[in-house]
Amino acid sequence: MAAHPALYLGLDASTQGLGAVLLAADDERAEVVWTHDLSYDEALPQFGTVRGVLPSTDPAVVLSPPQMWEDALHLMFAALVRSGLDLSNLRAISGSAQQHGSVYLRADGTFSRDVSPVWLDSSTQDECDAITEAVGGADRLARHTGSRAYARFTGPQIRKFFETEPAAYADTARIHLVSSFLASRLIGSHAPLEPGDASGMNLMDLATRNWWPDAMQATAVGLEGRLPAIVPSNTVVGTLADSWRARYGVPPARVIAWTGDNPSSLVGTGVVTEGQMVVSLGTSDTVCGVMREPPVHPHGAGHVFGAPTGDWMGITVFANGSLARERVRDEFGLNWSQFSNALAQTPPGNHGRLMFPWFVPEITPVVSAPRVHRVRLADDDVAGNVRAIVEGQMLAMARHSRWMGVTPTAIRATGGASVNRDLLQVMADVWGVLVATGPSSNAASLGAALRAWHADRVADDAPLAWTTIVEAAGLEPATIVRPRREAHATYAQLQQEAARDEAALLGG
Ligand code: XUL
Repeated sequence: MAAHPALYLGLDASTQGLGAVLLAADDERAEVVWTHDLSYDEALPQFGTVRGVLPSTDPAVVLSPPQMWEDALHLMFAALVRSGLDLSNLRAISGSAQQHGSVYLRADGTFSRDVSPVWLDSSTQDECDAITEAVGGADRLARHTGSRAYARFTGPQIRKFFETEPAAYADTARIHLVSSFLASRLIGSHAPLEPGDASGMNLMDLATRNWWPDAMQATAVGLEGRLPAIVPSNTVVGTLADSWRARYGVPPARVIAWTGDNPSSLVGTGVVTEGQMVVSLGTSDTVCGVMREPPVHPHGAGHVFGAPTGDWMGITVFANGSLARERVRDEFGLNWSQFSNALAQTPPGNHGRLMFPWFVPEITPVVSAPRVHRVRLADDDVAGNVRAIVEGQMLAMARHSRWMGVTPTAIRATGGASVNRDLLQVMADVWGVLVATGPSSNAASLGAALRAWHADRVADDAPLAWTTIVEAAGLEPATIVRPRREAHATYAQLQQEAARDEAALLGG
């Protein structure tokens, strides 16, 4: 590595906290030189959040205070300076954030709404129905925007705000996503969006990568002037503002468009070419596959988003990810190692016992009121319940991502729970393919740092191919788990039963 390598900062504002990765890079190699994570509940208790969201009496309404995200960014810069690293060669900063959440600002940058609805909010089904009808049906909406109307998507959330708080909507000059809001704070003016995060709004037309007039009209009056522009993902959106430079003594780094955490994680796990797949086991579980062309008729269960490479990604999202695994762990008073032991003690297929673990309202399939179904499974069977939740989740992920038409030769697993080998074994056996873990659980912030590096080189007219970037970062798998033939056959059988049971539970 050169004596003074270029430094790239990648940030990720997730549901529960803010993470950062500092990458040192020269032409041949890149290495992570610093990471830091903070939890909103612990670092900023004055906002009163629990797991990053405000307590609510209605489980469908899930809000967070946007000021908390901005304050967390300051805490992160302070921690970076405290690290004592020489930051004089900090070249570029990028970031990612939980998708879909919206931030409402007046012309002077102050908040016209002091809360932001986030992706866990499921309170806008009426708005989804109204938007779907206004644009001429679910298929037309999905063909244009990449998704049917989803309660957590920004368009339905904006419509609800427009209808229920008209004065505050009138007072709003700009509606940002969490990603473009934080980028805006860094550059000291309104930052644009890029297609990866903008496609999570039910407002962007995939064909033009611009706002779709019919969707804007169906959502709220006067929306056009309130939305940021959409620019390519590798755009330099500005320079770190004077106030940040003066306060933290950092150089005028380029700020690259921020994106959503899922597009960012793709790059952060080294997935940059068509036909690859990532399963992320985080607060939510997600399955993402890279595709050159978006499928023409996206199936109801998934979404098409822009990928940071300029390609497309299919994504299916499960709200009952870690949230649900933690519920089962806590219900039986286990720690993670006991949870793992319980998994190891039970056979693949769990003697036909199944669980549909909808502890919170589920996104895939849509289940609006929380309910947990156990099939042939006793409530007090500890090991049986542990295996049933993991198998239930893995079978659902495989079943509901078939629409992408991506047949991977290997799956990249990331997210906090990907350190659990027993869980990865279930993943490998259900899909029947090899599972390889990423080198880091900070896939989204690492992806942001890699995007900063990539865009900085493009801006310097010395571009590096994405494949070179991920190779230089040494994104070698940390663990490889192989599928077992017999277990895969068991799951193929169980999958049919699970699909039938799910259809029956949802009324056909
Ligand atoms: C994606 C989604 C979640 C959030 C989590 O559609 O809703 O994965 O991005 O941060």
